[in-house]
Amino acid sequence: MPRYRESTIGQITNQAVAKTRQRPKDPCRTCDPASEHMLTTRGEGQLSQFDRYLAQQPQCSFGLTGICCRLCLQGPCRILPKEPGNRGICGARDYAIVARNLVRSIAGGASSHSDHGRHAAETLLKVAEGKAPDYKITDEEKLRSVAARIGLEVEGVPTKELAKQVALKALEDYGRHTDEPCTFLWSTITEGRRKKFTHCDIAPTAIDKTIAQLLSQTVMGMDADPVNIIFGGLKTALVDYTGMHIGTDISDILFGTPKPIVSEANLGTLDADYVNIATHGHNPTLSEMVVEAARELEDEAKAAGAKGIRVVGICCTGNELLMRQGVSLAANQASQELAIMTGAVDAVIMDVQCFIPGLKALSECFHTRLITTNEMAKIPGSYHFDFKEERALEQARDMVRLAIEAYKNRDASRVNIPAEKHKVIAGFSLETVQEMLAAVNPDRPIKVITDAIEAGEIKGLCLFAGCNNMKSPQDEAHLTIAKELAKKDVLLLATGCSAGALAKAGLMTPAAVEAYAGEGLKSFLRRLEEASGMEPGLPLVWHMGSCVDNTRAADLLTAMANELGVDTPKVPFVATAPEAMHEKAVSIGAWCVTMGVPTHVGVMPPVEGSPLVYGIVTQIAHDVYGGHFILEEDPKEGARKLLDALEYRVWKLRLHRKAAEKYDTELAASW
Ligand code: NFS
Ligand code: SF4
Repeated sequence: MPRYRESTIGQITNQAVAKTRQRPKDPCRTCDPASEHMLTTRGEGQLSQFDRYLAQQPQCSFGLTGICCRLCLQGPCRILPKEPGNRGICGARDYAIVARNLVRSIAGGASSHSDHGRHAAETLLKVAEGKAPDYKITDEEKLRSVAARIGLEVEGVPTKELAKQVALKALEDYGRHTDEPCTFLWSTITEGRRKKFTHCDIAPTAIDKTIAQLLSQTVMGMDADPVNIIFGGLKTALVDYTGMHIGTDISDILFGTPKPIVSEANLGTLDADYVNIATHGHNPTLSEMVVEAARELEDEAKAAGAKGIRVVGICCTGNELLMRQGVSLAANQASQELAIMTGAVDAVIMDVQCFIPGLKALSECFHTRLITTNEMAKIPGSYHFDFKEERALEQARDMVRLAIEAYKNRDASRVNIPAEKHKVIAGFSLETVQEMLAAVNPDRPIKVITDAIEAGEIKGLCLFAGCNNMKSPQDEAHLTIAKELAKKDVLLLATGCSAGALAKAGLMTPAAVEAYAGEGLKSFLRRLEEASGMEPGLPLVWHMGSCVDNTRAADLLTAMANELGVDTPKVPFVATAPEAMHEKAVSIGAWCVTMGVPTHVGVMPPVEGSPLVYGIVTQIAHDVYGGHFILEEDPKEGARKLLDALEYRVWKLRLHRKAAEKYDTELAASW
């Protein structure tokens, strides 16, 4: 089988170590004008991750390249150039150490996402059993379509009963003791992927077991075979996918499937006249209640002297609320502390993940109250609520009241809100996308996209995902790659903090289509806009939601594969995490690769210490799964490589089609 070889892929260029040796001097490393404003006008002593990143330079080259092992108490062991130091004390080789470290971060990511999904499923169960009176089944149609997809009998089953069955079926995916693969994975992928995962023995049967087994596989004195370790990691990445899919499906059932919605993004959405509450984290279960409580308590805010209450979002909770409630997105990961520096945030209400402990020290410079709400995520010195779905709204009201109280202590003379904000059109769930496409082709909506690719109007799709990372200037790589690809007629999807970056910069507007899209992409979007009557126009980048919502994009990939009659590795679909940071980004990237997607990562993960592991993730993965990692820190180069991967796929698809027609055979399955 001929292998796709990009000449520079697979060659280690020691990018991570080179970067730390550059040692930047200026903390103001951002291309977001709002962040720049905060970093250049802030008061003395108001430190943030921008400053702490500089203090950590240069970072350790053993850690950066993945050849530091701390798995047992004999360590840390580092891989040194010469014998016998070129192995750990136990004899572990560089490849075993790098592979173990890498897959353990997949386990971290998968546990975060699957916990999120579990929480959603448990909430749905409580709603079905009448134990969480503040919640309801908002989207019955979604409930029925998910139920049908996972093989439940839908006809005539009452809503609450069906909700209970869906919740139990989801929870079964966490602790199954039989050999059936996880339902929420198996019911959402192509036949080709099912065969591939079975053949490679990476089809997970239970989420919790798979994560626990990966930890067991990688303790001292267990697996030393890098390929086996990585396959264990990929199996775990698939449970990450499973947990994410559960999270998205059930959040839609409980809170509604997103529809096109107009809002705004960036720190300029804070308003000095209002009580400002920033919701932060990931899980909409709490933040949806905060929005409701804030609407209820407007009068109390007015009595305190404010014009009302503004709820804004940070990170993925922000994306969840933006998609469903039109709440403004104030910040992505890197500017979370900068929101507090405005002096206008009265409370930050957090649920789980991605809120950094650095928020605390900064909040002490102001009147801002930090409120944590999850038993697993506390910050010393913050207010803490033991959040329970059974008393959700009552607790959310108490949190909002804390913010109103804090507002009374706000020092107006210290309020410094940057003007920067942009309009955002969000809400591109798969259902929204399908509905739009159906305006052009009601019978086969997805064919509108695949036809445009086959006709050469667009080059394919690129999913933007992942975080900010202090190793690169905030948002720069997201914006550079998006603009480069738009110019070359690539249709752009986005989630997570990448979506935040693109939204803050105004790329989720129709005006951005004019400014950045190539002619083909422009005509594709215009055609769709006219046919669907999309008001107020289609944006350049389609916001698909939070990080867990990456499964919405994966579902689109699956739908495209089914429409084309091929497996996913043949679909012109790529992904990029230009500023990946979190372990969750590693696990998402890993399942993207197993789903057959060329996946660019713009910040070097710690794999350069082992040429073998580097080769597996950038080359061999492609042979086995059809997807591979493109590890490239230069955003322009990254964009070029992504475009290459798309063009290669379109070329090959055409070639195979022609051959199949000419010889009247089946379409070749190879990639
Ligand atoms: Ni994803 Fe979303 Fe942001 Fe990264 Fe964190 S908020 S879950 S992990 S930093 S994109
Ligand atoms: Fe060192 Fe081996 Fe222990 Fe790792 S597991 S710290 S390489 S002795």
